[in-house]
Amino acid sequence: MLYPITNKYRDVYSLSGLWQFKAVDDGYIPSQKATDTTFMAVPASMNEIVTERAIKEHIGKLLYEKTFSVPVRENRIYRLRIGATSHKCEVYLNGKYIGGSNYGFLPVDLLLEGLQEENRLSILIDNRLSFQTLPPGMIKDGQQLYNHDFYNFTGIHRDVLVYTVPEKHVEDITVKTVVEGDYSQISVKVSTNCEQVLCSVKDADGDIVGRGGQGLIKVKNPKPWSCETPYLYTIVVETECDKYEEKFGIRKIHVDEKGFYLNDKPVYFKGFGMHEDFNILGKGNNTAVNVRDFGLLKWMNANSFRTTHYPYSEEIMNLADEYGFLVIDEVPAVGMHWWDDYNFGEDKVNAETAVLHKEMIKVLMERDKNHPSVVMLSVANEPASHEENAGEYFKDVISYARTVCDLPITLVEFTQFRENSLVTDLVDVVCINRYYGWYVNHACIEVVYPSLKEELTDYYNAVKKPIIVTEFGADTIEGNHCLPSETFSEEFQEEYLIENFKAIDECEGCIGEHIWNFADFKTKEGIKRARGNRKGVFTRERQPKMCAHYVRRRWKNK
Ligand code: GCB
Repeated sequence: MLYPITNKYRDVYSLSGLWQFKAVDDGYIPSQKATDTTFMAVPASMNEIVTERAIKEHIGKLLYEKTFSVPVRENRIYRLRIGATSHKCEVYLNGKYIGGSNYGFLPVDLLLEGLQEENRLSILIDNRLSFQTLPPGMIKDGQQLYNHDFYNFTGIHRDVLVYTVPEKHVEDITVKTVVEGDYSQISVKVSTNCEQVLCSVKDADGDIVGRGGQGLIKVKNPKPWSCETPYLYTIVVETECDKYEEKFGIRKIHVDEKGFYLNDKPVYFKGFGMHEDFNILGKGNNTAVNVRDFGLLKWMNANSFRTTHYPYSEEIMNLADEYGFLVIDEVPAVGMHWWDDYNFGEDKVNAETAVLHKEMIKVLMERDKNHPSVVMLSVANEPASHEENAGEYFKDVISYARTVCDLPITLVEFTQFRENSLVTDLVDVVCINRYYGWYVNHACIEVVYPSLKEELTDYYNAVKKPIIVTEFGADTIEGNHCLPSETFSEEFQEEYLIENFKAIDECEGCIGEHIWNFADFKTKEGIKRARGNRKGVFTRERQPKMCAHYVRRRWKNK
């Protein structure tokens, strides 16, 4: 899946900016230009822009509409690329349905036929969650309920682009690399309806270092991509009438009983679970916020993050390649329960959910396959992996994932007690979220170290797979100081993290620590959430809390 680019053969026109907007009923068809609309920003979530609670919390469909003109050139195919909507969308061009998507967080790419001098693009978004959406949820007594801890932001969250490709064009490029002695073999697969395909590899200075057609290209003395030196090459694919350039890295990944290796060197994961979340913008992609976030990740001496709990924008993935971060790519299978333990009747995660789950894994891998930063796939966060149906469900999903993804695969678990988990055997790296001293024995700082140490040691001895502690954290209100420490104070957050680090440092099989969370973020309203989740090491405005200074010193030497 190639990102739209401009060059001699290709054009891109951005439709991001001001759109018309309103809430609509289920039966609404945009056959006429909408009336009674208000302005809305794209890309952005609508929820923190609007001033009325009824719209902010609207459950159902919303219309986004915009008129546009682009130069219509002959022998060109026009396409529409929406980076992501939340969640489902239906797209209409001049009142005619042209396609849509059953899920958010991934690109929607549609053919635009019959463009006129002036066109009306209407996007209907449906933000309802059910047991057959990802993430799952349910509507009860007029309320949208869901079992995950981030706000169900609604909107067109990434850029909307009209782009052109020549009739004969490069459809897709897959690059894989292997290092043998002094050479790297770059295997290039191009899907195209063109006759002649020439491929060349440019180094970071723009010099050509290898040429060929489809198949193998040799590069002498390759420079590997790593966190310290994120060296990027470019594959240039040229045909008789098209050209596409895609960056890639030469890197090798493997996992064994003891560790995770990048270019045959063991990796220690230092970083965070994050969120696409910012004031007013909600989940809207924003370059300024992205650049600030990567600057802060570097400042922290982090080397990795997990795209908790859904695929992040392509712009973020590009920055991860450039800055040298290891990314655990996650699909939005978060908070999945089979409700064996609850009494919600027949409504539950089922085979239809699994079909969607596999589709999202496939599309995510198609989107991210050439990113050197993407080093592991996470197929879910905290499913109820002890419930009877979980074993069978994830056996199916993970064996499918292995057919479309050659990266190590994980599934992030919260189930207390390893023996109860029905999925640990299926993964390459064990990822666990633990909140001793917070959700378990709240405020008992003394239990954190012994409980985590005991559990990690037991886990590793039993499964002999490397372990990353993918979440641990304490809600902290910036500026709230307390001596001796109490929960929610900056002192407690720092002490709490230190106790976790002590346990992690003493566990043989532990190959990483991801603090929950990088920054404070918005959640649904709840009795445990005063203005969202406050476990950030940074505030929602991206200023450091006290513990940031300790953690950055720790990670400098780790
Ligand atoms: C978790 C979840 C994460 C929550 C976090 C918390 O285990 O994976 O999404 O935000 O706990 O702070 O409760």
